[in-house]
Parts: sequence; structure tokens; C-alpha cells
Amino acid sequence: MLRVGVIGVGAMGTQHFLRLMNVIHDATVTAVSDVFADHAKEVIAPYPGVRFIADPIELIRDPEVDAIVIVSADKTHEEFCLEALKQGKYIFCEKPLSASAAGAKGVVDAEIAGGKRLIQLGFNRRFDPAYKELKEIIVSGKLGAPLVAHCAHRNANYPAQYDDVVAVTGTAIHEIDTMAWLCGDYFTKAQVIFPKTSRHSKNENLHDPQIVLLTTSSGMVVTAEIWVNCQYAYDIRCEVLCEDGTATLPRHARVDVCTANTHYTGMTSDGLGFFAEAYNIEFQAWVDACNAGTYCKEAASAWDGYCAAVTTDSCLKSQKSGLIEAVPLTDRPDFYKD
Ligand code: ISE
Repeated sequence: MLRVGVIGVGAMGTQHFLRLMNVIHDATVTAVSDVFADHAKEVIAPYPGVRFIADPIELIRDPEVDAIVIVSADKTHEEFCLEALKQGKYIFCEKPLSASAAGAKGVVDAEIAGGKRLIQLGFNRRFDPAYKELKEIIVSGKLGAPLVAHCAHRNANYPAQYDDVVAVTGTAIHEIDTMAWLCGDYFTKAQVIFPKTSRHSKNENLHDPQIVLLTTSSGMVVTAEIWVNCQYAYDIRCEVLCEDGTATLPRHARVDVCTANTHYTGMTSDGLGFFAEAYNIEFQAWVDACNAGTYCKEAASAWDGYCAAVTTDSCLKSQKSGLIEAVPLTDRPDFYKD
């Protein structure tokens, strides 16, 4: 039974906590930490075996915690990963690995120095059945080489503090990791274009929508539309154009309604619910790997987190320069070759 410590029980952290307690086999949460102590205590109240530990570093060092789930504020991920690596504990870290490529590199170097792969990064789409099927089709080669991919990442509404930086490091980062994984390639160039901004943008520092353009080492081009106040629903799209055909991510199956001379299908604004199945599969894979004393080969590694951070750094640079920026990635070290 894997004994897990969860750092951060905001909206997503609470769902991960409940998932680990009620859905995932062979794991239990023994401790929880959060800057909002009263809220965390409410979350764990129905589970008397779970302790609240105010200091996250203390939680990481706790002898009754074998593995750490990091779902705290983005800027804390790097510090908690470094401490958990020091303690030799397994880590599930939500993205991003660090707020910067330099920080992510520090985590990668620390993991390599420790000699054991301990970090799984929370790029959940790698476990989503629809994305997996899309990848299998592309990788099979039956449609020929992929040439272009069009992605859209739309959130219904975001709080006022969401700005251009988070649009890249919190939202576009999913498209960046997913497309690198799906096409088995890495990016060499990045550019961000700002179309006319929607009146629904709540922050003067948020261009909404924005278009991220990425070029891979083989010359494939990815267009990723990032629109975090689209108003209507959580909507994720992906179409890959290959030499001999196209492959498109399916829409979630919903009831088809006909009424008053109209015809519609429902959608949801709940991104966590949209990917619930992927999260469940992702967490079970992590727990199984930890219990087996190894890492999950299907999951994103710290290196993948570093690659995503290098790419997001280039996107942030392009937001300011308006230019195509180089993505300075180096070869995957042997340590991260499966
Ligand atoms: C959030 O952090 C996520 O991970 C969601 O999947 C994404 O849709 C959202 O834009 C991010 O802020």
C-alpha cells in the first residue's frame, strides 16, 4: 500500500486526494498540506487516518509518507520536487515542473544525480483514451507522415489574475507536451500571435485568444489556439493533417437533443471532469509503478517537463518580441530514454 502525501488541496488537489482515497487501488493518503489550513482540514475531515501537516517540507520528510503528490501553486513545484528528490521519495508533480526552463533543468540534474527516476509529471492527456488512439494512428504511419496539427484549447472563463504568462505556462503547455508526445518530435521554433482580443478578457495583460505556432525538428507545424474566456464551454480540439489523410480527436459523446426546430449536443465547462478518466488511469499507473519500485514509461518524465519549460520560455519571449524564437533543446539524455 503506497502511503501518499498530498501538497495542495485546491480544486484539482482535492479531486486528486479523493481519487487516491476512493478510486485508486493500493494507495492511501496519510498526510495533506495546504496554505489554507481550515479548508484542508475540511477536505480531510471524513478521513480520520489522514493528518494535516502545515509545513510542506515536513510532510515531504515524514516517515509515513512514501510518495508525494504536488498540486500546490506553480511557483512551488520546483522547491518541493528538489526536497522530495533529496528524500528519495516518489513524486507526482502537476505541470509545470518549474516556472522557468533554468529551474526545470535544476530538477532534472538533481534527479540524474540521485540515479533513480522518481518524478512523474502530470501531463494527463497522455492517458486519455481518445488522445492515445490519435497517437496510435499517427505513429502507425498508415496516414503517412504528419505535416500540420491544429489544436484548440478553450476554457469557458478564467479568473482576472490569468494573464499572458499563465496562458502559456498553464494552458498552452498542455498542447506543447501533447503534440511533442503525439508526434514523437520536439520543437525548434515558437511564435505567439495576438489576434484581436475578446471583450471578455478580464486582465489588461491577457490577450485572449492567442495563437501559438510551433515547428518541430522535422518541419511539422502545430497551430495551438489558446482561448481561456471563450464563454461557452471547456473545448479541446486537435486535427492532424498527414500525407494520406487526417485524424481528428473525437468530441465527447453527449446526448443529442432535438427541440423547437433546433438540434444540439451538450458540452461541459468542467475541465477536471472532462479529463476524469485520464486522471484516474494516470494515477493508477503512477501508484502501480511506485509500488513496483519503478517509473511509468507511458508518463511524462522530468525531462519532458524540462522540454515543455524550454518551449514555454520561447513562447513567452515571442509574446514580447512578436518574432519567431528558437527553442534551444538538446538531445534527450540516456537517463530518460525508455
Ligand atoms: C489548468 O491548469 C489546466 O491544467 C487545464 O487543463 C487547462 O485547461 C487550463 O487552461 C489550465 O489553467
